[in-house]
Amino acid sequence: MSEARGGRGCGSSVPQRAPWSLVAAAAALCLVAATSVWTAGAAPMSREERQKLGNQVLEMFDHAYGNYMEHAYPADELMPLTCRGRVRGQEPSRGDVDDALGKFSLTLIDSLDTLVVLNKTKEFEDAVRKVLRDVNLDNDVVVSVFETNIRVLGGLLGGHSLAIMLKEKGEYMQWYNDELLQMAKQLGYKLLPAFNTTSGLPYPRINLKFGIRKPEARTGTETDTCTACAGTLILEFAALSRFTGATIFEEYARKALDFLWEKRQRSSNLVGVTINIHTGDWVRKDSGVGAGIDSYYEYLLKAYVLLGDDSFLERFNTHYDAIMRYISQPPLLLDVHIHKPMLNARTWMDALLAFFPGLQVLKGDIRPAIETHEMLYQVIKKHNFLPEAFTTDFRVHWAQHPLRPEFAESTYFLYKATGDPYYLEVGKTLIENLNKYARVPCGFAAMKDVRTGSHEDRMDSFFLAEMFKYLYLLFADKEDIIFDIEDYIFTTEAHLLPLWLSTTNQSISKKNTTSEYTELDDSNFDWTCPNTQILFPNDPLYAQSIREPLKNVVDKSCPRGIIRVREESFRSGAKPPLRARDFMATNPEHLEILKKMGVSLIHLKDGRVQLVQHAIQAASSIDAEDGLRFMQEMIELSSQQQKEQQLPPRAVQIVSHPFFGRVVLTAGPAQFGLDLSKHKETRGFVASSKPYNGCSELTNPEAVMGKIALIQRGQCMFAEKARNIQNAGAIGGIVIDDNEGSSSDTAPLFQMAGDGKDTDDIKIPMLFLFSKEGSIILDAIREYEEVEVLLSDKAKDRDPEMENEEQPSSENDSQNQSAEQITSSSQEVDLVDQESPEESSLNSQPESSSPTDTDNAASVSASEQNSNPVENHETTSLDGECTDLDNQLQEQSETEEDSNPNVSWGKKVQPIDSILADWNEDIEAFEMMEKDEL
Ligand code: DMJ
Repeated sequence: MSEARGGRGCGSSVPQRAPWSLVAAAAALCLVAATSVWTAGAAPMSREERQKLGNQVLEMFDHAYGNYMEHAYPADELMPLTCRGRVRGQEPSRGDVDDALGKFSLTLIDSLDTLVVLNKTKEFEDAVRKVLRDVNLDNDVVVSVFETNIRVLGGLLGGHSLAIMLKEKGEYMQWYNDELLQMAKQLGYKLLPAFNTTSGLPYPRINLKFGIRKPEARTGTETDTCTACAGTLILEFAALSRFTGATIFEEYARKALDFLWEKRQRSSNLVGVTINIHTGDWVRKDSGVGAGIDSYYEYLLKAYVLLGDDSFLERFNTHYDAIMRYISQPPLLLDVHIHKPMLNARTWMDALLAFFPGLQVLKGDIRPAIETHEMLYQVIKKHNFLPEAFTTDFRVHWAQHPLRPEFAESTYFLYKATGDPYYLEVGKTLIENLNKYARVPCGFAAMKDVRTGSHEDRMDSFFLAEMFKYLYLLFADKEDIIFDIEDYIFTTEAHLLPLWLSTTNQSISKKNTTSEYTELDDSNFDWTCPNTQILFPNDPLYAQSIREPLKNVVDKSCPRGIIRVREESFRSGAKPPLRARDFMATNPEHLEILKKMGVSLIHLKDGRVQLVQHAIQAASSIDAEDGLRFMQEMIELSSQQQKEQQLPPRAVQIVSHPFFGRVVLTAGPAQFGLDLSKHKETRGFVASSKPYNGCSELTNPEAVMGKIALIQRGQCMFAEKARNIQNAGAIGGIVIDDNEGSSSDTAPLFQMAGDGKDTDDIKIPMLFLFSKEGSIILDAIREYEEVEVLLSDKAKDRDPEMENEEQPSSENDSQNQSAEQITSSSQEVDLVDQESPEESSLNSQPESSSPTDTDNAASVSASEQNSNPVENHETTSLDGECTDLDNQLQEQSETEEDSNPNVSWGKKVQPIDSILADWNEDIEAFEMMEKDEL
């Protein structure tokens, strides 16, 4: 069977090997066979230019790696803006993303095999010595099992694989005696306790020193993990088993995969994003190919390639069929619900799915790979980088970009499969953009916002592990690399594992396979090996013709969501169902359709309308399903809009005694005055202006001179207030909402608009605080008289000097935490009504009333005044231009007159006394702790 499979599609180019090896090599060779076929389409790139670009990649790598080694090593990662190492615990916590950091020189380990691919053998030898000398894998740190596996275990194994290759060549690494492998084994054993669950799915985190169970471990209480987290272990664990002969690793990884397979949703054959590691219940039932699931699919196919185990390919093919049936909506890949896979679960895509065209190439399904890749490239051309998430009409949903390599990975694989020089041009653009927008003097910095080009002080280790490998290999000829890359498979972190592992220590390979798959369905293999001789026999413009219609998909056509319309509707010639984005509450035809779908419109007293669906009242089951989808889309639209209305907030940080920077209030920016995102922060004592509304010349200029003036919202334009306090000598202003009880926790922030005239004369920074945040400052003034604040775009570190004068050091985490809790609890409000007709017109419902549950009535609320929140979008796209999010935000920004009388708020404001009382308790507790430690 294996031999027959190996021979199909690309068997002719497969060298003679043992059957298992043949399987592995066959799949890997799917990529090789395709090169150098392309003769038309994009102009070929000369060898000189490819070499030039390859050298540019080497120089960029030197810049990234050199700065890491010089300024950050032995820390886990480089902080390229402040040019220092990121040491966990010494920087403010970033949440889950920090779980990759285990104080084990992550970037160095993740870079090991990149050094060899880039022909830096000498540097590789030095790096291996450093790892062996400096890296400790026994730190008391809680790390992510997934990240530690793909980056550290994978990095050590990739390093080992290439170290033994070099040793065998006889020049470098002659001293090497499997030391990296021994470290990998040590780490493997450290990860094993995570698998101590009844399901066999691993806990998401583990303490490297104390494991899971010990009280010191500070982990082991989690109940959920992501599918990719549990399903992305097999390559590294099997390689570890096969390299060492210790079978336990491969067994554990197989067991986890077996469990996930058993838990797939049986009618759709899809898996959800998150699963309960104890019960095996799906916690998140949405399903896509991006974040949370991505590498689970990748590892099924690659496990087949590396291990030659049929069951992995069967599973992959079953999932792939489901993906192409439900999730793939070319060129889009849209999440759906596992139980109702015809229902889209989102109207946006995340950047991680950019790896998928590469995987499709390995699978041999080139056409959709070309389509999705081209769509992604158009998004990149618009924003220079792929935003972390973008909508179906290619607007930014999450604006960050942490220099992810997935798109470069797919570009490389597509070039290998098609030989089309177009993909070299794509690679060139990636290089140019990295140098132009992400390169900083001390490395490459992640983008905080692709729209503004602002940076984040972060250079993730995967940038060195993956990006440089794929970019270098894209332009390299076979002779530019000192070994044959085709003898290896790339892990999800682009670490290289040798294909010969398929024939080594394979005793466990069949132990846990499911018995369902003794016979293979041969039709699955029709797709397995792309053969360019068949793909492009008479049409050398094949790939170009697939790309061409997608060229303008982002810039010109502005499609509002290329969302699947049910095939049946097309087939029967029926009208496509009403989309939420098209709905207008004033259109009688739409109301009729709503009725048919079992959706009723309820007019609320406050002017809003509420949509409620009772599936049972629908005219037919198809109408009921349309209704469910309509409601789901409404909810999606609503949350998308709410998100879009939110702006990057500014910060008002109280820095004087006894706050010392621990209280950070979320503030809205102004469209005029000093832009705090571009300039240094402004620091000063606060003073209330008289009159408090700031609408006329101040009567107390001496009080606000050189200070930050507090002014109340209302009665005149924001700009007028700013001018009045500036004339009185204020160095900044804080406008406090007059709408009692309002808070940034519950109301979307907005920019304070100008007055329609030229506001260049306003030089001071102005920020807006909702009433709850403002009252914290006002209470502090009452209590302490002198209150100093810092106005900035981002909270600064607390002021340890001042703090030390008055109280013990508070580096302690628990105290930091309690300070944070206090800040947030002080902003808690009882929200009576979340909406005003002028603001976002739709509300998403809580999960419990999700319209995906047919038994329950589903409801969303809408404002009648603006019942079609995306009408504007349609109008602008009619003009042939996309509405930029920034423009939309500008349009949405409020003016002073837009006060909001319809919002009624609760009044549960925590008084300043109680905040301080809480703090005092914390400080006392901390003092006790310090004494104990001493
Ligand atoms: C990498 O660490 C791996 O590729 C992982 O599978 C998900 N993506 C990151 C980089 O974006």
